[in-house]
Amino acid sequence: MTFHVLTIFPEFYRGPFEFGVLARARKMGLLRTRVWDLRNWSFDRHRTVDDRPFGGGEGMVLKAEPVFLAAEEILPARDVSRQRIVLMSAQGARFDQAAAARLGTYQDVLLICGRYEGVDERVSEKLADEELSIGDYVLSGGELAAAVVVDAVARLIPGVLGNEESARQESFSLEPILDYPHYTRPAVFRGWSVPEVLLGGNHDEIRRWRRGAAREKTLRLRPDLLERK
Ligand code: 9D3
Repeated sequence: MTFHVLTIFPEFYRGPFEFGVLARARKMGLLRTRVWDLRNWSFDRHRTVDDRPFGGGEGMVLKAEPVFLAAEEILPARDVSRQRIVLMSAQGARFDQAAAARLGTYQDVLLICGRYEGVDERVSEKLADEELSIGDYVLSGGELAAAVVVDAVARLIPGVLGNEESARQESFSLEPILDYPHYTRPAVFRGWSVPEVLLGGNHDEIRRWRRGAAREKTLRLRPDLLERK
């Protein structure tokens, strides 16, 4: 699968796609990432991509035309069953594990990174298939959010993770519960001990402890997960 990222800051992506799981997936040919500079589709002297809002108000608005021209060149043979155009914006629907799984079914995903005070609404209405936000907080633009989407979707591509890890994450999206607490050596760190049960070899007992600890931690940190569903 190929992720296309359309941005005014292409240099931002020197980094996010070049480490760990994403780097391996790209080297194995399971994932392709192409970063496109939106200014390549602006043709005035200053390569302008923003303008003042109709109706007045603060800030600038990302113009529709460069975004449409870019999308039409990046995905020239539009196939709505295999390609998805996503506008990353603070107004979007919440990106979650189910959305990641859904995006993973497409051959090409074009992520349009919003910037400035907003994006001309015709991009949302007439170009994008959907509009996504990564959460209810204010970011400076869509670039960090798009990197989050690429990471979460790439992990779901068959072959990207080892078998063991991909089976483990399967349960995350199905069960509305957090992971159990993890510990490694030393057994006592600054006087704080690892739960005794984990040091013995009773795997039934360990499984029971982990289930209980996961439930307790979910209740404490994410009660909304248990109340949902
Ligand atoms: C209330 C007026 N603006 C806040 C100063 C609205 C606003 C405009 C532009 C808020 C954020 C942004 C830029 N953010 C994104 O483009 C963005 C985003 C986000 O801010 N939060 C979570 N997900 C995303 S995806 C893209």
